[in-house]
Amino acid sequence: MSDTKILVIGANGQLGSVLVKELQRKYGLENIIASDIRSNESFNGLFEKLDATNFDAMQELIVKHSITQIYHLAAILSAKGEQDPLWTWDLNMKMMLNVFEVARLTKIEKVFFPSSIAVYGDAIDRNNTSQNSFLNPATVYGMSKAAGENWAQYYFDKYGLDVRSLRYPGVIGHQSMPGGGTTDYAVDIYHAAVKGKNYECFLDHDTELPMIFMEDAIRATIELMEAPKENIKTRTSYNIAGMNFTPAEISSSIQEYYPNFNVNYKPDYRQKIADKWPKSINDDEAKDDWNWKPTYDLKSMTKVMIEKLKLKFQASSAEI
Ligand code: AKB
Repeated sequence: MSDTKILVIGANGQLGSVLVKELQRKYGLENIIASDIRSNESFNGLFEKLDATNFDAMQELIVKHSITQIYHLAAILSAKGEQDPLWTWDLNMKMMLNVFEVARLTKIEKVFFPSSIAVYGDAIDRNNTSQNSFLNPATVYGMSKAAGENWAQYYFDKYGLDVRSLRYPGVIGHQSMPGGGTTDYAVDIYHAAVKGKNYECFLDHDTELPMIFMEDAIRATIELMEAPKENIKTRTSYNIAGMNFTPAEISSSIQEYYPNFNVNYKPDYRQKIADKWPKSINDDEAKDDWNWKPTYDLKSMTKVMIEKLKLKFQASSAEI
């Protein structure tokens, strides 16, 4: 029997919902405690409702289930965060500090804290942005992630807490929907195409951004968490790259399957956010330290996205 008991915070989210299933598959249904602020009636496995801003509730849950590892995935993302900056800062910082402090007090073995390409701002070279480029985030979300990276380093240096982190690019998957991010268009666009609709894109046609397919993002997360401790040399957060593309390039790849698919470009406030982010990311440190290697490019991702979404929509229309 495994001694590993994992708490996932933010288990209903885009990444959390997929990660939980993979962790259940790897470690056993009974060893994964999924939690979220919203309850989940249809959840298969152990689920606890948790408000991660509540320190005592988090601590009680960890003690109750003898948790050994935490994956903390709850946060307000870049675009939504700009609509209420102070609330976003309070929420993101409170949840993250609760996780680190409860983990320290309850002697948690390992903590996963997600960071983002949003930690970068206009001080960088936007092509192949290196791990140690200057961080001057322009969104509250990015500021909270940059601060979180420093706290991760601090908890490691001061208390030996084994915090591990990735700077995610935009994550694209067929299993779940993102919410409140600047890269969300790259999921929405596939849904529109498969439903036979055209798409109105909130970023301009030539806005290149780093992205990653869900399968690669989940694999990277678990590989990082399972890597030997001595291999983890970056204690702020690792850059990881998957692929880079513009809205025009993703729509061309969709047009291979749907030649009449059309995109209308109507940039909104999210354009300004994207314009300060890297166009591509250098992930040499992740490759060197724990053998990170992405497997999907735009072409292979589009094939899977379209196949899977078609099946999903066929199944849901058959149910009606
Ligand atoms: C967002 O767009 O805010 C996120 C991210 C890149 O962290 N997907």
